Amino acid sequence: MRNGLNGILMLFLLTSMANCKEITPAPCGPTPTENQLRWQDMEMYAFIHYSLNTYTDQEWGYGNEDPKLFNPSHLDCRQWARVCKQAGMKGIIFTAKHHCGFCMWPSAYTDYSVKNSPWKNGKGDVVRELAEACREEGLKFAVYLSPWDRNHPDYGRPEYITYFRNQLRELLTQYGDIFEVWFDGANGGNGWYGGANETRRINGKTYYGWAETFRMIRELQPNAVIWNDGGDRGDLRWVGTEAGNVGETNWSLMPGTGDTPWHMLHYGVEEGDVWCPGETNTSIRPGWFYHDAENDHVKSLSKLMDTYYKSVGRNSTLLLNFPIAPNGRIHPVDSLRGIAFNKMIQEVFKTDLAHKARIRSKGNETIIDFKKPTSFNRFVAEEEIRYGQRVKEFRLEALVDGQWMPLKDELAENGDGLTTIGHRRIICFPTVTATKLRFTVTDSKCDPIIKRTSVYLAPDLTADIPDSGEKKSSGLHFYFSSPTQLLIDWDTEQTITAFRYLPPQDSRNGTVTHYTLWASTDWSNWEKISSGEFSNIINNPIWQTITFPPTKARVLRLDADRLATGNRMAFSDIEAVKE
Ligand code: FUL
Repeated sequence: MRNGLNGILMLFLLTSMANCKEITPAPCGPTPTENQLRWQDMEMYAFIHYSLNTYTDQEWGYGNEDPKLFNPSHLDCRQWARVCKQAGMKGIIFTAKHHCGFCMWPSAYTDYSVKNSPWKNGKGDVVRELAEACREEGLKFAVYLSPWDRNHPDYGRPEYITYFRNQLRELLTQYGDIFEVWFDGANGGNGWYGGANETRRINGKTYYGWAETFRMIRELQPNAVIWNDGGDRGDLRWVGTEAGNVGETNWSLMPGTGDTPWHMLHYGVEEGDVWCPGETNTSIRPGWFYHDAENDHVKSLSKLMDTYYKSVGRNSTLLLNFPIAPNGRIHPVDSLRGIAFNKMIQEVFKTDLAHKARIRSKGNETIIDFKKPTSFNRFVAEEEIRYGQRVKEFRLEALVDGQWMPLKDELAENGDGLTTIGHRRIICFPTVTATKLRFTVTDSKCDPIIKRTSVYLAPDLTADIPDSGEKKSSGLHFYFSSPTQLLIDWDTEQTITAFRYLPPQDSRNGTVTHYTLWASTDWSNWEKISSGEFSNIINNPIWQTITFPPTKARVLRLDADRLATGNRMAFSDIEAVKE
């Protein structure tokens, strides 16, 4: 989304320069810290849930699960980091300790950790391997440390707080820079608690002594943001649901103290007195941990796009969870889906139609003049939030056949949905063909400072692309990452000698006539294996075989360079021949 400065801001800068004044505007209410600004710019980052639960098919461990269960055959943190990077994630937050209390690093303060597992003979450290993998991939790293600990005998007593802080200190001092610290608010009460097997409820507001813990974080990791769901207000807030959406009205403001009922989490508070933006957390699967039974329920591309619009597109960030499978890797269905998701985002926001348009601003109104009928279905506005969140309401209109037509947010749950902007607001509406687009701020807390506006035509990619498929017979996981690109992922490295394609048998539509075939072992470096034509495929739609010298591949990519008719590739069957 690179594009010119919007008129409203431009006007503001020009006026300021003409007056030779400092161009720093007065803040409007609470403003973000540098940490919060840096965090908001990350937009998308990954959660990784991995613990003993992965081996017991549970979502919440009880605290008495045997550490010997932790023995992955192919644990590969580099694969996690590579997948997350390709999926557009800017960092990873890892469940260093989930509610069961099992530590994924060899903490000096408990035996309930990887050091008593058979994995690497107890010499392994998943937190370290992941922190290093993130650094190698240029991703930021962060930790989830569950305050609720169902294993620890002292949980519920003051001694546990010392234990908790000791563990936090280990995580904050031994693994390099941490961008976020995640304290889950869950406390289901019962647990093993060192064999007591009882219910222990605590007061989340007072028990953990958050003020002291926060002081420690500020001292040890001054650039980290704190997510806290219970007790003292951190730097970020939960959005009140794990379904993957925040309210279309979303203020990055909250009351500094007091209770936070659901609507405050979901919509923020216009008159809030602290800056506390929402982070939208959701999993790519129904559960947070891996379960075999969910392999057919990985979220579809259209669901993920919906999640993107309802999080990043609503002044929030998206924290998207990838569970780790028992073998120690992200499952290929999840990795393909994540990567396709990122490709789709790139595709949607590839060409800013406002870039070549004439943009004029007057007061609170901006007119984008395309000079000729232009089709579009996405509008994006961004406020300069450094000086506060200002816009309360706005209007969008398209000039169609000389008439101004109001546009509304088709994903809105309330009214026309044209409320609040913040860091980034994306409005989705059915494709309209118009010569001009008018954006008017109709109500704001102070003079609006709009940093950018942009306009896009999202291709209707999701309508009839199958979300994924798996040929159970040959174990092929395939995915359409665009209408003309097919990906096949084996997860582990294979040696391939041929690729076979059977075109659609009932119509020519989508038949590939010219192709390029690529192979990759790491998702980033692609080797061209072959390119050419499928001769006579239209008149005789039989199996087509591309043979080549043995080639190592984890992923194969078939680009349809030309189709017989239509604009989406299709097939009746595909096959890859292994050595
Ligand atoms: C919840 C936890 O109880 C889940 O297990 C998961 O970790 C999720 C991110 O937060 O509150």
